Amino acid sequence: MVKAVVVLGSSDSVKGTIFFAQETDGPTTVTGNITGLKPGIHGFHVHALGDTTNGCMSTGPHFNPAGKVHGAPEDEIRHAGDLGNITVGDDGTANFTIIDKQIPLCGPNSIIGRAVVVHADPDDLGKGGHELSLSTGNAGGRVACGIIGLQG
Ligand SMILES: *[C@@H]1O[C@H](CO)[C@@H](O)[C@H](O)[C@H]1NC(C)=O
Ligand SMILES: *[C@@H]1O[C@H](CO)[C@@H](O)[C@H](O)[C@H]1NC(C)=O
Ligand SMILES: *[C@H]1O[C@H](CO)[C@@H](O)[C@H](O)[C@H]1NC(C)=O
Ligand SMILES: [Cu+2]
Ligand SMILES: [Zn+2]
Repeated sequence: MVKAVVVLGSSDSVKGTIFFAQETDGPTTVTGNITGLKPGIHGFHVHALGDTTNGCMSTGPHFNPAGKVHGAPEDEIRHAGDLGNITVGDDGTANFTIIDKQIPLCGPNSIIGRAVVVHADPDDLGKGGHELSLSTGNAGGRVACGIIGLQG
């Protein structure tokens, strides 16, 4: 079992912890609790870089080792980092579990050292017809992020 954790740290108001766990060659289970977000639907991705020198802006594009276009988590054609979106309740909190096969914690496509980003707007999952749909899901600004680090 490999485990990793993200502490969302780039925002004064948004707080949260996101845990990752993977058994050998199995899917990765992502569980998270976040507070301080605007109620509604927010794009949620793994971005390529664990670089927060310029806040969430320096985390690069969606993690995309296979060179595909943006999509939904259940799509064949998607970025590995496309985890869809999370739903925030009226109290500004989100509690979620995501199980995904394209975000391993070891091997050449490991997401360790990369970043998780929560967006201001919903991810249209590549289907919105906007010029940004096939690159970012048109999910708007980056409201919170954190670096994916190994956990013991
Ligand atoms: C998330 O869990 C916390 C603690 O159990 C709870 O207070 C909160 O209402 C939950 N949020 C949602 C959207 O279910
Ligand atoms: C985190 O979310 C889980 C549900 O996924 C909930 O049971 C738990 O109470 C939440 N914890 C906090 C601190 O909000
Ligand atoms: C948000 O993403 C989730 C997870 O992929 C998906 O079930 C849901 O349909 C999406 N919602 C919208 C409004 O795109
Ligand atoms: Cu993103
Ligand atoms: Zn994407």
